[in-house]
Amino acid sequence: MGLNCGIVGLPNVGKSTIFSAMTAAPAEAANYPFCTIEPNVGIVSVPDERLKKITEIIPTKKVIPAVVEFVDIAGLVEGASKGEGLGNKFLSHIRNVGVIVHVVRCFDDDDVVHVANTVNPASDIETINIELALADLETVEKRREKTLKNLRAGNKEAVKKLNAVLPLLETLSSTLSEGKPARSVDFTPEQLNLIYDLQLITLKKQLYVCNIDEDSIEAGNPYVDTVQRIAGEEGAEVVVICGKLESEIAALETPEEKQEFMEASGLKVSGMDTLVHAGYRMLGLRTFFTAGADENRAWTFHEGDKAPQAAGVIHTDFEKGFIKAEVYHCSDLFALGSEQKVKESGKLRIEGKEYLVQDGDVMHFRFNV
Ligand SMILES: Nc1nc2c(ncn2[C@@H]2O[C@H](COP(=O)(O)OP(=O)(O)O)[C@@H](O)[C@H]2O)c(=O)[nH]1
Ligand SMILES: [Mg+2]
Repeated sequence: MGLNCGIVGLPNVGKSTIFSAMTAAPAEAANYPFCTIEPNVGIVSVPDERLKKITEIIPTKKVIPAVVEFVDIAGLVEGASKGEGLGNKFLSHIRNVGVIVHVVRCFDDDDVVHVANTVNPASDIETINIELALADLETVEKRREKTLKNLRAGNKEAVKKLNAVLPLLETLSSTLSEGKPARSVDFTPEQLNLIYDLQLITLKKQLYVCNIDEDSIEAGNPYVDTVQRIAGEEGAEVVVICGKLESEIAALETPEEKQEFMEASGLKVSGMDTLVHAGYRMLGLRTFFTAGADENRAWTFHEGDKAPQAAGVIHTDFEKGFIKAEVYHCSDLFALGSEQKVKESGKLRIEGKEYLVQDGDVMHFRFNV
């Protein structure tokens, strides 16, 4: 499964507005410039206050943030699962992403056409979720037919495996037929393994993004309440963003200008930052740091990685020749004020191959090749 976030939603809800705001080069990330792989694929810096604080304590030449990929997936309309709009092309894109970012229009604007003529988050969400469920239903049905055929022809070993999968396909089939997502079924990890290769869209984690108007920043609006209620029922997260405003902020040059503009518009935290963070975490991505005179850098590892794997993110040699890691947590650095004090107070540890890396660790690897 891809380690990226796919932005979906009905046409004209603000997907591309949000995507371009997100992928505008942030000033502080000059060393890891945003790059567009394809017009709709962007590498986004993950904003991290901790990296700034580390650099206040450990001065350095270069500061490099972690990054995460977002994809602007156009073409999801009612009937997409039956080939409407971009149909199957869009579906193949969405199958490859790790997390679905579902943008919902929560702003009124007579100049921006709504595909169903009226702004109605509940019905918009339903339209999208049903298309995704129908697309998965087709995948499941195809697999079920194939499985039944193979059962008739199969040898003993194959039949045993197919018999384990078949009831899962049947459960999925009836769930999806009701328009419910595959993730609403309580599968065990073993069962999930058996259906993993289907790449079901509705098995992916989903995050809702309310795209609001500037006027709603402080007061909120009833559309957002609706999305929050629906997300609550599904146990999904919600991020509220003013896409239009964020794209204006993104166009500004310096962090100071951005800050000033945000304050003037009553925006306390950037919804974009919150969104990038949420996507990163939902992908199971975590951050460790390296710090020194040449470079302070945030590196991405996967939740549950051990020290050698984390070292391998920097260089494969670091993983192959891993000896040990010197580790402390950035919160100790912030509390004590210097690396020297971290050492003196015994907060710097030597960890071996079995060490489970923690989000926020500052690491130094010893290796030989
Ligand atoms: N009023 C208002 N218009 C917006 C907002 N976000 C996007 N738009 C406008 O809505 C139109 C469609 O936006 P776009 O990002 O292309 O939507 P997409 O089809 O989902 O990619 C554009 O004209 C945007 O300027 C918003 O928060 N408020
Ligand atoms: Mg678009």
